Amino acid sequence: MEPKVGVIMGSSSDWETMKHACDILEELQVPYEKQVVSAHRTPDLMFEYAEGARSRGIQVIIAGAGGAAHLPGMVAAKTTLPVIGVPVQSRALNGLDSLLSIVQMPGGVPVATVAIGKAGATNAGLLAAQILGAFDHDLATKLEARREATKAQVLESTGDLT
Ligand code: RP5
Repeated sequence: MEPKVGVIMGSSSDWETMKHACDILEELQVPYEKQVVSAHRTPDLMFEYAEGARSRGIQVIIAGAGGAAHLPGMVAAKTTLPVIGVPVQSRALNGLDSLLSIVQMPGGVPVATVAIGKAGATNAGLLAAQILGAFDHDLATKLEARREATKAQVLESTGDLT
């Protein structure tokens, strides 16, 4: 199946975080692609990716980066597809630099920014699925089932309090 979600990241070192977004897309059987695209090291590829994504059938982009995390914002500047930004936890500043670099977009060019690290990447996968699920009944049903399973796990976890 043609990919509907594009998962990009600034470096292969971001994969440990970004794989959590891909795990969710796999679980929900959402077709996706993944690629390293660096805002600073491969700027021309970044623009090419952002400009060509819609015509290739991509409907949502998840972009993760750390430190001076300009990838999500610059991709958002070159497409009107929804862009979800994942702040990767950086070594020097624990991801606060990544978060602020991604979240503080100027009015007019939105990036849906999630939390730093694994939780953010997981939510990015879910948010992408929820965006697609707004127009896809089967996917919405899978998302509802997942919420129910999560709820059941929490309720059962009271039994772990020994
Ligand atoms: C960013 O710089 C990447 O997104 C990554 O989080 C960070 C460090 O990259 P590497 O030096 O590990 O390649 O562009």
